[in-house]
Amino acid sequence: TAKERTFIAVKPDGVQRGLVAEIIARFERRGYKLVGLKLLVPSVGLAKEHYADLSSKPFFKSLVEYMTNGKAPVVGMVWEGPSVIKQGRVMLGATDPKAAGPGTIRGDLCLSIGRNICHGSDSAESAMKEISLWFGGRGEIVDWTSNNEEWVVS
Ligand code: DAT
Ligand code: MG
Repeated sequence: TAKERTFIAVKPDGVQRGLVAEIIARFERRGYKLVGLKLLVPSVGLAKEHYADLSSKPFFKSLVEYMTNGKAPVVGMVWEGPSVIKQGRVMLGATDPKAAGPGTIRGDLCLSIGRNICHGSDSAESAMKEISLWFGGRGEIVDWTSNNEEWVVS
């Protein structure tokens, strides 16, 4: 639906490499609406909960370390619009950038699965879980009307 929301993040390598604006711009230009935005170094607890379904993987420890070591923050975002969960994943490209198509964020901007610069929720369930995990405080998500909407969605 038009009100569908997803959690998208720029990981520390994306922030360190100065790709925040590039990633935001792709979602903005597509016509999606930014309803949540924050910069933070996630706690180990937050990162472990975020990646809980991967806790048995051999790379879990290094993944959590990389997300939380504070060498750069994470930019967490909530984007809203038609099919944004599915399309957000399409725009990110394959998990392994070496398999990501041209035109995708990963396919255009990175090379390694351990430094794939961005995150996007993979289902409605994950989106709901991740949005409430990363955004909780009062007013952190803003429900606003874009004056572009009638020119983007009909
Ligand atoms: P995605 O980020 O595309 O949703 P995922 O949820 O399967 O992918 O994995 C989360 C992150 O963990 C991924 O962005 C990078 C890292 N990762 C996944 N598989 C990996 C692997 N085989 N080796 C190293 N890191 C991996
Ligand atoms: Mg995932």
